[in-house]
Amino acid sequence: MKIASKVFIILLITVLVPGLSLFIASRVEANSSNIIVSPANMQGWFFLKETGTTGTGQMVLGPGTPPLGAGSAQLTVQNTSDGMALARAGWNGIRLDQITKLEYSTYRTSGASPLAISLQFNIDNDVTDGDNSWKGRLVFEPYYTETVLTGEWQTWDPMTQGKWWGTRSPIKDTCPIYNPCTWDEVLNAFPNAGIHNIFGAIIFKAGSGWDGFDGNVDAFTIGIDSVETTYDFEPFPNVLIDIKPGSFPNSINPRSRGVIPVAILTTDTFDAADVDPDTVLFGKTGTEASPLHYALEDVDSDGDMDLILHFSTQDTGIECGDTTASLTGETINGEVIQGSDSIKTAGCK
Ligand SMILES: [Ca+2]
Ligand SMILES: [Ca+2]
Ligand SMILES: [Ca+2]
Ligand SMILES: [Ca+2]
Repeated sequence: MKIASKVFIILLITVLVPGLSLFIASRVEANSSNIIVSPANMQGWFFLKETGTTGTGQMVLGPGTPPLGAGSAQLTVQNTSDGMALARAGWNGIRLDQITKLEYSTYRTSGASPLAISLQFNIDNDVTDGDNSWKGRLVFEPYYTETVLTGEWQTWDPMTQGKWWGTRSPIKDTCPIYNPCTWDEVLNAFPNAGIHNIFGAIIFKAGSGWDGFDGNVDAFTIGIDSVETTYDFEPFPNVLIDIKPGSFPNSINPRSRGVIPVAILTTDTFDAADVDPDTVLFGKTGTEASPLHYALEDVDSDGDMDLILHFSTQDTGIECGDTTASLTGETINGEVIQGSDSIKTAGCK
């Protein structure tokens, strides 16, 4: 029943979002760099209650200092009924021997000592045999070979450090949960194993069967034929902006006839030069003012070029008492970007 419902859900998503697989395939092959996954653009990832009703999943800031960016994906379960996933359909038919790198990082806030968010593939023991029936999952869990700690980020290398087990025959018969296999052992036993041709998906999972857990995942890298893609899980906002660069608090007089400078900062995971300035809007909600002018310059003097834009205060809709202002726009590839920063209104009495 559980397995059947998983198949159904993944299938349902594939059916409901036509073109998703195609989109995923082109992205995976076209990119060898970092992709920001945020509520503004989930890049195909989605949260899923696989079992139970009280699990939660969301993009959050922190905890601590995530390995990439400022945030991560949080998964929680309340009891042994809950199974909470962050999943992405795709990679259909990719053989395990094409996978050249796997890496991800987890953080445990609470939960029993061995537990960490697991990495799972919807697997087929042979993607070339014409049998596309459901073969369950191939599951990596860090605790078999590593010590999972509470309250810190840890990075896992499932291909060279890890142990894997299958949820269904025939992989389950060779690599059961009580005697899991190394990556090489899986490959030796099942040389044509791969991500399922129809139900292809990669899943990060907390539960099922965990009696309470609160943890996070970030910075997932998958290399396929040596082309590496890293997914950086981030909450809204997903770009770093600085209103009135170099000054704080960001004092704004809503009655001013002047301009407000706003910088979109280049970071390890985002290049401000990728922003299409003509799509950028800034103001009370991020939908108000178009820039009067813009330029690339290194506004924070860290050696990379940032995008500085100037907006007419009177176009921004900012009112006395507002405490934040937002910016929206698109990259030249059409990806939505959003950012917010604090403001302090002045001249209002
Ligand atoms: Ca992140
Ligand atoms: Ca097969
Ligand atoms: Ca500032
Ligand atoms: Ca800079």
